[in-house]
Amino acid sequence: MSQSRHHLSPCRKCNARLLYKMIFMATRIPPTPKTPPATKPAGDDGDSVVLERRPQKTAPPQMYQVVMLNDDYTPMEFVIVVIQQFFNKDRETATQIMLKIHLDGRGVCGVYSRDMAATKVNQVMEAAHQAGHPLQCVSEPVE
Ligand code: TYC
Repeated sequence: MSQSRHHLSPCRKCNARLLYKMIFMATRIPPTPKTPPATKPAGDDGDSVVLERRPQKTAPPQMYQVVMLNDDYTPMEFVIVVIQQFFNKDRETATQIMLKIHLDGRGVCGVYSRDMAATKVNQVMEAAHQAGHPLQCVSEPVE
């Protein structure tokens, strides 16, 4: 009788180890997840997507237009050649720009960075001075 009871019940030693293991598993602190679980903002039903527009960090550089001015003495042909040479325009476009300046008093020959615009102005003024013409040219920021 005592023999069979001994066989059915687990031994005291095994029972104690099992109990310790159960207590350990029940009380141990779970490992912290690497990424915190996503939390929804209050009022978010999960169906909507909010795209935030980040403010642009760098403004585009200010551009400058090179404006040529009319006068009564510089020959039309000289103006056309200057526009072709320094503003890389074909003859027809250069002629149209020259005529616009002649009629309106001024006209835009090109738009550039500040340094390039200043260079163009110097090139035109130098060429006009060398040829003995009073042609004037300025650069101004584009609105
Ligand atoms: N008005 C000049 C003439 O009749 C021609 C001219 C055109 C001069 C454009 C300057 O920027 C200019 N000869």
